[in-house]
Amino acid sequence: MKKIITYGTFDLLHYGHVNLLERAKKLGDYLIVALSTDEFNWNMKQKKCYFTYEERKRLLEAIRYVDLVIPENNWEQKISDVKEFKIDTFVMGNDWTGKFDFLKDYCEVVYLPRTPEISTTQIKKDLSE
Ligand code: C2G
Repeated sequence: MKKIITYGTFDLLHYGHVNLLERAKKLGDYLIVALSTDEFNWNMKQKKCYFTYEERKRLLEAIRYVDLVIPENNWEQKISDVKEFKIDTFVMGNDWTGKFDFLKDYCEVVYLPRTPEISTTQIKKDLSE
């Protein structure tokens, strides 16, 4: 079984996220999403989420491509996650290209093109006008 992992906040879940998850799943058989906790988002990513971790987790678990959701508590857990879950491929959108190449010592690293026209930031901006 080929295992895939990806990381993110996935707030205000939208089709750009789903496009990423769909393509990530197609690279293997089992997709784990490491979901940024509220504390990690606020303290380390300066992101204020609309939905809580539990609400974002519930939404992700309803997506057919997602097999398991685990918490992302910090920037440093990726190597141990790859080892613990015996990950074959790490996947991120290409806004992160190069940032996680250190994982190439442990698994395949794939950066996929983002869906350009949509983002949570844009949604919030459009709704505030
Ligand atoms: N994404 C995408 N297209 C979009 C928006 C997002 O492909 N229009 C992808 C991002 O590239 C990322 C994933 O969807 O791979 C989740 O996006 P975010 O929730 O914005 O993730 P981010 O805040 O970048 O967190 O340790 C890594 C971080 O947790 C990544």
